[in-house]
Amino acid sequence: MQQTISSPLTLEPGFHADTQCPFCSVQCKIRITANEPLPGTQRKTYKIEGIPNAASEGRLCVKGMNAHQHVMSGDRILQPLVRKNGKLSPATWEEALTLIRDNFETVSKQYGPDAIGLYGGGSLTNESAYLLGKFARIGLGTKYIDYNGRFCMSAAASAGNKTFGIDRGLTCRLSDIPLARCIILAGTNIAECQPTLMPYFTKAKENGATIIVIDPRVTATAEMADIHLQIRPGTDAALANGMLKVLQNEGLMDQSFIAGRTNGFDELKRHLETVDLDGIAELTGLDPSLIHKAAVEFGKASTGILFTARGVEQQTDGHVAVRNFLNIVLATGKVGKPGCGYGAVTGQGNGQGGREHGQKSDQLPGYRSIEDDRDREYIAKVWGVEPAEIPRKGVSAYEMMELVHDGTIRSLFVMGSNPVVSNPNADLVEKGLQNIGFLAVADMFLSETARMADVVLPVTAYLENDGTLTNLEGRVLLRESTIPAPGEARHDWKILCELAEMLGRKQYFTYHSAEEIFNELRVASRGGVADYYGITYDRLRREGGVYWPCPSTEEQEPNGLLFTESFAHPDGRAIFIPVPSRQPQEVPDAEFPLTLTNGRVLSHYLTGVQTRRSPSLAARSVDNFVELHPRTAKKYKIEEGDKVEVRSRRGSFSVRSRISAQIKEDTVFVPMHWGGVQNVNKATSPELDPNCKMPGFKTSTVSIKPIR
Ligand SMILES: Nc1nc2c(c(=O)[nH]1)N[C@H]1C(S)=C(S)[C@@H](COP(=O)(O)OP(=O)(O)OC[C@H]3O[C@@H](n4cnc5c(=O)[nH]c(N)nc54)[C@H](O)[C@@H]3O)O[C@H]1N2
Ligand SMILES: Nc1nc2c(c(=O)[nH]1)N[C@H]1C(S)=C(S)[C@@H](COP(=O)(O)OP(=O)(O)OC[C@H]3O[C@@H](n4cnc5c(=O)[nH]c(N)nc54)[C@H](O)[C@@H]3O)O[C@H]1N2
Ligand code: SF4
Ligand SMILES: [Mo]
Repeated sequence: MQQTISSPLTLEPGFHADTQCPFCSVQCKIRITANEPLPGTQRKTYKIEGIPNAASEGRLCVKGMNAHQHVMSGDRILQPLVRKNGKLSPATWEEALTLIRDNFETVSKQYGPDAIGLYGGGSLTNESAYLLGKFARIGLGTKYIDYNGRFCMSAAASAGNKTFGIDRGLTCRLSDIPLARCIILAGTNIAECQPTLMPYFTKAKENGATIIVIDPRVTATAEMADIHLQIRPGTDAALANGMLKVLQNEGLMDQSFIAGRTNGFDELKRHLETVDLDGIAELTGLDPSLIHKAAVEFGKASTGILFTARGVEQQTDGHVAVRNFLNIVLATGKVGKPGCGYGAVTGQGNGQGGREHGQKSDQLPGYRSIEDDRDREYIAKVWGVEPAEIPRKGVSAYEMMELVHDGTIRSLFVMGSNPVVSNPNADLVEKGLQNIGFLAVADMFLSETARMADVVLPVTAYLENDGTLTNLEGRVLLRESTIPAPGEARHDWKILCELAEMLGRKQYFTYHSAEEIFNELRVASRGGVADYYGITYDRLRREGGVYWPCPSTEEQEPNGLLFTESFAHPDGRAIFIPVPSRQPQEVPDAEFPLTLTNGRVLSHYLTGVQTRRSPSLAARSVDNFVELHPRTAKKYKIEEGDKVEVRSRRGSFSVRSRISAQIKEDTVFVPMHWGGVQNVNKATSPELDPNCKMPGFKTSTVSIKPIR
């Protein structure tokens, strides 16, 4: 049901609509009903229910329960803003878009199109993400486009591509989890980050599965573990080597699977001869008998699934660390059958789709490569241009920020991200954005980044726009609008079409609806790795969700279990590689004696721009904190709730202490949801993984001291 809304946004009693949570990768379906105000008050109340879909089975977490609140926040930007005399002031769309057009034209003429950068996000729908990639390449002709998913999925995605020949977050279905007899959760805190998936794991446990958690903290996820490996941050690759060695020593490798379906085992075998289990125990800080037990449990189990997330991946060796866990999956033959597989637990709502259709610097739609001539030719034909008109690959998200800082990129357009908070080495990023010639931001709110912009464009929220999103299972879901755009807010894709028209590129951007864009995306992805050709809006309405690859509209829905017969490399075989055990990227010393790691809490989402605008969520977690062990607190004379300065070689931030025995003594943990003086990224390292350009967010060495 559609209904007119105005500012401040409210939904009138009787309003009733089905939608989908805008936050994490589970993409739970939600039903919203607006009730009559409470007797004697004006206060509107809403009834929020989960509605069944294949992933969430009708569950919602606290973020989904309150996801309507930020949409109705009085903080929504409902009119374009442009900087006049140093202040962001209301403007017309004509004024705002003309400023952007004039800047892009001037910069491009004077310095070439590569002086303009585009920066996208994994919250954008497939349609907007696809169009942002197309806009960069043939709207502007710049090679500089990348997105926040670089910080999220790049290590696991590149590892999946190299090992299996394909990157689809889960190689199996969520329904395989209860069938697994052993589950390894490495650097993933499902209980707080994908809470509605927890029942899959509790069901597995009821069925007798052994759960192994690898995390430096006793998280809510670790509480369900049978074996908790409280690892020293940054040493997961070494742990996987230790486990592989045990599997080999105990004769728990699946020799027929290795011989029949993989390449490269001989090199791995030779490498394992050099692995010393005592050395691994020392490096990882783990009891050797626990490593042994974990490996044996996984090796002996008839079925098993291994998951990784950002704890393993956001490291400067994230790519190879994941590949070493994939070595375990392959060596035990636990993939391609029910109850078996690997899962890179995708983060953002459209973290999966966002990485398939061209907002990544080296990528064209359908997971095609921008450096492959056949892929370029195919996409050029779909777009109606010459292959030579499509720029070559650019650089990764943080590297773009370095180019902003050194003046190579003179003009930046951000759509769906808050990079000044979420990039590592945040002080450098902030300096770069302060000095950049021109910054335009499309957002619903004045994020920390939007506040620095020359032009801010108000966009529609998830309740207001149509589009598809691909969840962590690789299932494409349709989210249809339930209310019209408030104020003057416009859809992301519409803004791109309007800008393209003003830049004289209208002929390539003539869409009237998200569905029209999707239909072009289907063709653009056809024959690619992430083939969406067989998926249509009608089909999504009818079937609720469809797994990719889906090459034909005729076929039954693909069943979602990958690699039953062969892997996606040309010879059908998966690839082992030997991975070195290494020290973390930064090793504590006298000046910086502790290891800082970071991550998430249940009630906030990413940089908190949306969840802080939700009173119910904000109230659960008002300020940032540093979690530290009681003995560490004592050593540094820190009491519960003290303000603490945390300093690294890059910079410092200050937050309150939270003392807890749930963390290792040599490690401190700080959530990532706050900007300004509470921003953990002022201290994180910008060193990048050479394979995938993931920053080493999760391990920096720091000093701490109370501020009194
Ligand atoms: N509530 C909430 N949910 C979210 C999000 C959110 O912001 N808030 N964000 C979404 C997004 S975009 C993402 S990417 C996902 C992230 O989901 P996760 O990756 O599960 O989340 P994190 O908290 O970043 O990290 C997971 C765990 O890694 C551990 N860890 C830290 N260092 C290491 C290490 O060196 N090795 C190992 N093995 N573990 C380590 C941390 O203690 C933490 O418990 O969550 C999604 N869901
Ligand atoms: N230290 C540390 N840093 C990290 C991480 C970590 O674990 N530790 N995790 C990294 C990870 S995994 C991620 S995914 C990044 C995320 O970091 P960011 O990219 O900064 O993510 P968000 O905070 O979600 O910012 C999204 C912005 O887009 C807006 N927005 C939401 N939906 C839409 C939309 O549909 N259209 C438009 N135009 N705007 C929209 C929101 O209001 C918000 O301002 O952070 C990374 N940074
Ligand atoms: S945040 Fe994730 S788990 Fe929670 S309701 Fe939204 S989609 Fe579901
Ligand atoms: Mo993420």
